[in-house]
Amino acid sequence: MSRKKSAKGKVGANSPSKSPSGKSSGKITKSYPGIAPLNGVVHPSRPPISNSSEFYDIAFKVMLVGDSGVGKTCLLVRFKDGAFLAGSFISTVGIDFRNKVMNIDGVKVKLQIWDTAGQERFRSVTHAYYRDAHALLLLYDVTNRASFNNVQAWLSEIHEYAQQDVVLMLLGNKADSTHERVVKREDGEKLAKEFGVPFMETSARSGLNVELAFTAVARELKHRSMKDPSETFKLQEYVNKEMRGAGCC
Ligand SMILES: Nc1nc2c(ncn2[C@@H]2O[C@H](COP(=O)(O)OP(=O)(O)OP(=O)(O)O)[C@@H](O)[C@H]2O)c(=O)[nH]1
Ligand SMILES: [Mg+2]
Repeated sequence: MSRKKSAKGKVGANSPSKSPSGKSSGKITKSYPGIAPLNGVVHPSRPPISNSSEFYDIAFKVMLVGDSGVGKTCLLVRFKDGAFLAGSFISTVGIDFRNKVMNIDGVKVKLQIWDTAGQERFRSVTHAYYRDAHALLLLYDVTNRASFNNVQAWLSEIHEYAQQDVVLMLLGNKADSTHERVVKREDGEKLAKEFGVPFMETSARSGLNVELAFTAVARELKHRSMKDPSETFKLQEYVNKEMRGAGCC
């Protein structure tokens, strides 16, 4: 059942460049080599999801969205490399992607994770990616009230551009920043409930719930694709159970 493809993150002439670490990355650099102008609007090219040197059974595209500075890139780096990008904040330019294959109950689920730029000037680039996304992780920063207030606008955007059945989860990031916190966990929970979206707090710094967020999404996507009617999967219930199991919250 497993497949192996030889091409490694290549997108023809619009190939994303490799990250400095040499790992598979879809970084679109400042000169926008992966962005092709179309009808006057810049549209990034998308690598086919099958381009990977890793074995997998099923593959999905996951997008990270949210205001600039909420920690999207750090969350992805924490998940992929288990490290925290401390130091000066380098805002993402355009869009970037990383692949990770997870083992979900014996099934190899490949996630192609797109890290979008939160800055307004890249919004048209991000819009072009929504329709291909199977799942969206919408982040806000618990130390930044404006990023929380903007969640509703992000949800409207998602509603407009993403597929109707996209898997969506709201993440309140930087939960480690106890002293700087201005958004209570209950506020995040309330908002998520209002919009019927699964929710949890995360920390790219400490690693809190980072693996869980991606695992929950991968499980939901795997469940949907397997279409086994005897099996039911409720994302929020799974998250709550796993968080309790880890002695969290
Ligand atoms: N304390 C703390 N700081 C974090 C966390 N995640 C990210 N940061 C910091 O927040 C800043 C922004 O993080 P990024 O991951 O670059 O933010 P981003 O959402 O990718 O921003 P854009 O690329 O501009 O959209 C950096 O200085 C990080 O070190 C976290 O969980 N806890
Ligand atoms: Mg970024």
